[in-house]
Amino acid sequence: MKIYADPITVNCRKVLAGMAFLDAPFERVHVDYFKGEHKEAAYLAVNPNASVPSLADGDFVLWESNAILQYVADKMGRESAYPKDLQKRADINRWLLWESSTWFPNCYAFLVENCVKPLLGGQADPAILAAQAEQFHKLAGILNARLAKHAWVCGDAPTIADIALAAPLHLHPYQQLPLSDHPHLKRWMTERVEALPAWQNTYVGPGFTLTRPA
Ligand SMILES: N[C@@H](CCC(=O)N[C@@H](CS)C(=O)NCC(=O)O)C(=O)O
Repeated sequence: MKIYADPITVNCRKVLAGMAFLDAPFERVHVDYFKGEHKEAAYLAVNPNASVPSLADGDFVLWESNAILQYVADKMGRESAYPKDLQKRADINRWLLWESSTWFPNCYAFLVENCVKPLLGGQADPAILAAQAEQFHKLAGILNARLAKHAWVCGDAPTIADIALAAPLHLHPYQQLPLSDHPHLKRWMTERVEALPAWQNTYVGPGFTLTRPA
């Protein structure tokens, strides 16, 4: 399999950590996000959305990071990471859809305001951050309540739902996400997800931001 990705981006980190989590062998094709290589003709032939990541498995091409996680989990026969049981799978699918439609866009706003804008010489907009904080607390509260009951999002063992839901937080100290109001969510991220070798081995490094907050 080939994964077209720039590990600095949320959805690429998700898929690269997911490939490691699923023990899936692959070759990474670097698509430099900040150079805009995802908008060039060669890459548009792979993914007409001009977004990363994408997967190629022979002639089969797949985009949408969560679809890639589902495909690779099934291909690798990793049932504990993506159980076949009807309701367990529906539960995971629900969190994958929630992540893509709701959680990612909200966390991404913090990434743009507190990381990308300063990196490009601009400033965060406090009005955008205030508006997004209200939505963040609503969504984080939903995840926090779930994690009050289970060690991992879908039970006692990590699944692809954990990898997907953690990705939008992957630079949380730089994003300045207000995690402290959500102790179960914070503990899950810092003590469980960040302890996974698959997560640690795909760390993007501090180069993305100017300084790491204390
Ligand atoms: N729903 C897509 C979203 C992919 C996406 O938006 N990727 C971002 C990087 S995290 C991107 O390439 N954006 C294009 C751009 O900013 O020009 C997925 O999950 O794969």
